[in-house]
Amino acid sequence: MTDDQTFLFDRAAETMSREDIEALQRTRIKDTLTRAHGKVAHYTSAFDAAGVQPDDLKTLDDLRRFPFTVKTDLRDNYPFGMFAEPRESLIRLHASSGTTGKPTVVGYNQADIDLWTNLMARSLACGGALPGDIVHNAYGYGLFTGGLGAHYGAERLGCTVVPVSGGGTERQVILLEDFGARVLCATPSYALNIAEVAARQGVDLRDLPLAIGIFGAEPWSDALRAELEDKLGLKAVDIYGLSEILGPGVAAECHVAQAGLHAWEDHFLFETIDPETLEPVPDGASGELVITTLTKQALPMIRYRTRDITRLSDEPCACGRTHRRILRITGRDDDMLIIRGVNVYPSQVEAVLVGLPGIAPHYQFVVTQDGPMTALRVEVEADAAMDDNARTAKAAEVQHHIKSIVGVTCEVEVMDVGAVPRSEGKAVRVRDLR
Ligand code: DLL
Repeated sequence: MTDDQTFLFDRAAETMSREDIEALQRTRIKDTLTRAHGKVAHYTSAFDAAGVQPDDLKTLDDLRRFPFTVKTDLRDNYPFGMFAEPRESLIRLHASSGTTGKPTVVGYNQADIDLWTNLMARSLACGGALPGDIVHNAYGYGLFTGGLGAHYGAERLGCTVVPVSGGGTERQVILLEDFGARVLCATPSYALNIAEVAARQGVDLRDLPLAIGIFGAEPWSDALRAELEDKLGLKAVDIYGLSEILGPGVAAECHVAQAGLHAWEDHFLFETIDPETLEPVPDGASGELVITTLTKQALPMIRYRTRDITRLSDEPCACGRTHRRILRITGRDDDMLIIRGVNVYPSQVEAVLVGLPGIAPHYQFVVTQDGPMTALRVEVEADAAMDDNARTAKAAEVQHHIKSIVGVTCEVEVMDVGAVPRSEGKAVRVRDLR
């Protein structure tokens, strides 16, 4: 591996030996447990109820004795009750809306923003961004962490940021053309929307300097990766994160291998558990990702249950980074549907739909209750005008593919071109009518 293949923003940290990573984690986890227990009433009582104290942690495995933290803990302590630093010392709040009730509020002091900025710079470099690049940042700015997270990271890396945010897609195409960005940051569904609008405007994005797409914030499949690489003429890499832990930049895929996201183990401790039994699952097996922050100050998180389903891999990576990888997030535990006994995530169906002839890569799940049964209708979109006979035949074909690959029986409706709503941020994949 040479420097022209990959630029390591933080070479020493990104290539630490396993022993050094674990030694660092042991020291840092102790500080975090002490800070959380001493400064946040929720943790004081949760640790006491579980009969554990920060001093009980002698090895990393001892972390399993500590209680999990879940999203409702944040909601129950709304808005500032989980903070370990006085509100006056914080310089930023973000919040995620969620579908019901109060938003989840997260806070950062200056040290936290510096950490986030550095980890985003590291993540962008890992994905193939280079100092001097123009970065077109189409993640939403505002309470969502995507826009500002990518913005600060790209500036720290030494890039020229175009803070365009989501929406106004025609103008995005003009700016991509006129400014010549090398890097596009967006959700994968919004990147697809940009490609479609560009084609309508007669702009072939493949002719532009675009070379790297840093796509995340929602589940997506390798099939969609191939489609985006083809339509935008770039290399598409995955980026992961969540507000409760940091924002984007918790883990990032390298452009060298494009084979899962390096999880930044010097700042977070990653576990995977069986969401039913809450027991650990071994590396390589699918489970719910649980994350503990090691260096966050204002909002330390102990064993936070992300609800995201993935696998961890400790296989060495061609890029030279030593941090274990999170393999593609297949979906959120709470997005999983059980249709006639079969577990199904939207991204599994996406992988079937993308690339099918006659079908555009836009889709939505409609979930209904049919007596005791949950029923699924998959709305897909024709890629050109289709008569009724062709539509019926295409629907039967798609239904057959979904049944044979995902194993689930569903109704399929082939809609008109443009009928499935387009995304400007996180795509809404499921309409639950139950
Ligand atoms: O989505 C942070 C982010 C912004 C990540 C920009 C990447 C790029 P939240 O709004 O709190 O934060 O949503 C976090 O989004 O628990 C996952 O369910 C999902 N998610 C994030 N990245 C990915 C990804 C941001 N690469 C929730 N693949 C997480 C699949 C993802 N799901």
